[in-house]
Amino acid sequence: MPAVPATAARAAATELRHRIMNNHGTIGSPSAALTAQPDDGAPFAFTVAYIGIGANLGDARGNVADALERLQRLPGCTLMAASGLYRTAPIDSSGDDYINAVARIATTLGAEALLQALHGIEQAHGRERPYRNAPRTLDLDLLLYGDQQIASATLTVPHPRMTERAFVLVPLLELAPAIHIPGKGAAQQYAASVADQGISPII
Ligand code: A4P
Ligand code: MG
Repeated sequence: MPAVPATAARAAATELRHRIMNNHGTIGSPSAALTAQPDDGAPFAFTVAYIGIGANLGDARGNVADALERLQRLPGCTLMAASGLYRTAPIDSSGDDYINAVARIATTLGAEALLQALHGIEQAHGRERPYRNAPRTLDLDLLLYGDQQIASATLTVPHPRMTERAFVLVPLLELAPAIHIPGKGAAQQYAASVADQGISPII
């Protein structure tokens, strides 16, 4: 984890903690990528995670915008930043162009609980899974969860195909140009290999 000046980390943690408490009342404390001791002395831990958002059915643009709002309201999560929206050609998929974006959140949820919460947002948009890579009203992928590498029956982090897809890399690098992918190195080094994939920012 990059070094963060102690006072800046304390201020950020205190503000985030207050925001989460104000929004949601309680704080959990699972594994953390960043910990700090807020001014009132109570221990507090959160993890910075990146979420890939995609849609190409229905009001895809509206669905992506709504997903960002739902991430902001999700108990135990604070939306820290969102990339712009991008129009992207389907990769290993079919149907209309996709709308894609990436969000950075701070969360007190564990990775599996966060995945379940993301599935809940997908369900709110009537997500159906008729076959793999089918067109979808909304897809939320957990791209990165702190610096953790996870390989369980239900969750693989970093997302295994994220370095092969412009629809992930371009918005991710917009948010975090120097970001490292655990086990794979700098995200930036993969950008050239996806440069032939159709993607354009939505102004
Ligand atoms: N799962 C495991 N790890 C993760 C993770 N890190 N994040 C499991 C999210 N889910 C994860 O996902 C299938 C299962 O993967 C879940 O039950 C979960 O336990 P899903 O959302 O049901 O199906 P999916 O989205 O079709 O699968 P996947 O593997 O996420 O697909 P991809 O590889 O992400 O591809 N083209 C454009 N232009 N834009 C897109 O957004 N998306 C895809 C989906 C293909 N082509 C695209 C786009
Ligand atoms: Mg998915």
